[in-house]
Amino acid sequence: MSSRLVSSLLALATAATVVSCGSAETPTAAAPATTAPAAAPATAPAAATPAAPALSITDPWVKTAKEGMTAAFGTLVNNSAADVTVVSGASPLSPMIELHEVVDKDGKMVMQPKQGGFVVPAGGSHELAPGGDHIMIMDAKEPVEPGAEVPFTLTLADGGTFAFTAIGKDFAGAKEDYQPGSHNG
Ligand SMILES: [Cu+2]
Repeated sequence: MSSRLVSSLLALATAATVVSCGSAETPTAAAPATTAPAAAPATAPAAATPAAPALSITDPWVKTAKEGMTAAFGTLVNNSAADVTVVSGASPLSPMIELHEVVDKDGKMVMQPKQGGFVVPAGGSHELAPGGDHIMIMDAKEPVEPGAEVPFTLTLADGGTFAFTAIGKDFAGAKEDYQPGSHNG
């Protein structure tokens, strides 16, 4: 290979570099203020957020207790166009969480597991309240103090879950029997 050809190629490459450097410098120096609007298009893909969850809960709370039995309440709201059925519940507060209802047995209000779970109608709500349906905590492992934040996770019939945090609240007026075993002695 002749050294003359090599030097010719180098000369071409050098010329091209000079041209590209010169053309690149012009826009850089021209408009330093044009970089700010670049952030705007980044927000457009946010439309791809996941659909709103079907369930929500209004004013969730859990009855304060030293330990053992207590219950959680609130109004389950169904934001979807299909019924949602809650089939079970869980909480770090206790390994035994049940879905309960209160029924009249021989004039005495007693609670028992609700067959089929809690059905929250499409576009409607299902109230969990003292004296009615409730999330039963059978064996709380630690005290529930006023203002405590107790996490719960509900499992739905379709396999989905719904998590919320209930706030510890004193309540003395519950009519259901929270101590079913205490009447046998
Ligand atoms: Cu109960």
